[in-house]
Amino acid sequence: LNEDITLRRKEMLASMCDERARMLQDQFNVSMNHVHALAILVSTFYHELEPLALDQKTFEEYTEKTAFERPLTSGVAYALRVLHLMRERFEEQQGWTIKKMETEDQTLSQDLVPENLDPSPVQEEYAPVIFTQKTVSHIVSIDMMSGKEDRENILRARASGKGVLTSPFKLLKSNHLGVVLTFAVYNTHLPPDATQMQRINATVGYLGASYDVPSLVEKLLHQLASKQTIIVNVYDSTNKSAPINMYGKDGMDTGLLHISNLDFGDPARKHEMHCRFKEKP
Ligand code: WA2
Repeated sequence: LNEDITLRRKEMLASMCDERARMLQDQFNVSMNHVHALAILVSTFYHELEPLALDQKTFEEYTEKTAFERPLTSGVAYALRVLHLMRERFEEQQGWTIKKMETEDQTLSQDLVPENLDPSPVQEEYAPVIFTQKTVSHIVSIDMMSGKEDRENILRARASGKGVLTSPFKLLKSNHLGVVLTFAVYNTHLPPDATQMQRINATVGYLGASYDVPSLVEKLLHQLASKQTIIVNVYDSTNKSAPINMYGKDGMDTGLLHISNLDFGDPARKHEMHCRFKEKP
């Protein structure tokens, strides 16, 4: 009889965990597809039309009205690829200078508003944000290539043509770990078998979405009436020996554990959901 109960508990935990993992994965996938569609929209209306048919006001309105299509995201933004020889003209047109992304101790000492940031030092190329959803307006004019995680994402996105994810890191103006999803925007219709070099050369910008993981997973789990029953943790387990806790208190150790796989669509990153019962039987 005892064995029976243990087995039942095991199955119950597994099905609850798999259900939550699938919900999170599906919502992530839905928003990823919509961010991809946004990258195509920018390519169509900003880069293919003359005169330019997209500006900050239109981008802001459209992204606010379609925010429901991107569950789990805290905001979307578009950064333009600017080569150094174009910098002066670009800054003149925009009426602002390209800014360097803050380090953490700078963030503590002053308000994060673009006016308080230092201009970006000379680089071969930059990725200044020109359009944002209102929720992330604080990143306008910041060179996304000056942040380690954002830079790696940009380079991987444009060489691959796929949506790519960062490891978890502390997003600007947020107290939690989050991730950024990036799609490159190209100026020509690339064949599906385009080489990395062709892709890099055709790149004109980067459409990105930020995910504040803890608050968004919390919101998702809240919709299910199970918070009393199980404890959920989400990990970036790309590095098997050093998983990064993205949601939930770490170091919980109360018996039965079930691990459900999470697929967020970037084969270079691995994620897992860990579930436990809150109380021992
Ligand atoms: N978006 C919002 N908050 C952030 C952030 C970011 N990146 N990086 C650090 N905090 C415009 O990949 C291009 C968005 C980057 C896209």
